[in-house]
Amino acid sequence: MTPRNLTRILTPMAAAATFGLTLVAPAAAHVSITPSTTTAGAYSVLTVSVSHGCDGSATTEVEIQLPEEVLSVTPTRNPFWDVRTTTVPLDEPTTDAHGNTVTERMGSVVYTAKDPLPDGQRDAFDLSLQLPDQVGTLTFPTVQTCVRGATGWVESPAEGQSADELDHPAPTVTVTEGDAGAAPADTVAGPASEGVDTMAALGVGAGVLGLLVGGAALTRARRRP
Ligand SMILES: [Cu+2]
Repeated sequence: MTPRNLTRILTPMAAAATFGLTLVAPAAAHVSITPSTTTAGAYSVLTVSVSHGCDGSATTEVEIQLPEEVLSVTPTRNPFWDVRTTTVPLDEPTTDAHGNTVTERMGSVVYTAKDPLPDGQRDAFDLSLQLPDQVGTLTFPTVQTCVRGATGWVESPAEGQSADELDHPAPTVTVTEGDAGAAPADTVAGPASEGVDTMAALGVGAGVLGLLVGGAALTRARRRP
C-alpha cells in the first residue's frame, strides 16, 4: 500500500474520530452530571465530574448544591476527598418515603480534597438518590474552589437561551417519564443505566460511522487498479 493510499484511508477515519470527539467534548469540559437513569421516581446514581481546575489552579473543594425537589442524596466515598453534607430548613414540613415528617432537607454535599486535584486531571463524585416523581429539570449549582480562586458553576439559561451559550452553566439532570410497564420505583433493586446507554450509543454510533467511512475509503482504494 502506498503512502498516498494510506492517507486516503486515514483522513476520513480521522475526520470521523474528530466528529466523535466534538460530540462528547462540550459536556466533559465543564463540571457536569451523568445520571445512571433519568426515569421519574427511579433510584439513580448521579456522577458529578470535574475535568479541570480554576484557570490552571488545582481544585481543593467541590460543593454540590441540591435542588429543592430532592430531599436528600447518599454521597459515595472517594478516597482522595473528605465528604460532608449540610442541611437547610424546609419552607413547609413534608413526609418522606417511610412516612416520617421531615422539617429539613439536605442542602449540599461538600467534597474537600485531602490533596488538591491537579488541573488537567479528572475526578468524579457519585451521589445516590431516588429521583422525584415529577418530570422536569433538576439543577445542581456547584462551586469549585481552587488553591487560587474559585469557579461558580451556577448559571442557568434565560428563556430562549441554550446552556451551551453560558460560560459556567450549572449542571442539570432531566427527569423523564417513567416506563408504564416498568416495576414501581420502590421495587427497583438497583440503578438502571439508560442515561449511560444513551451516551454509549452516541459514542458507538460515532465509532461505527468512523468504521463505515473508513471501510468505504478502503473499498474504494482497493478497487482502484
Ligand atoms: Cu470547562
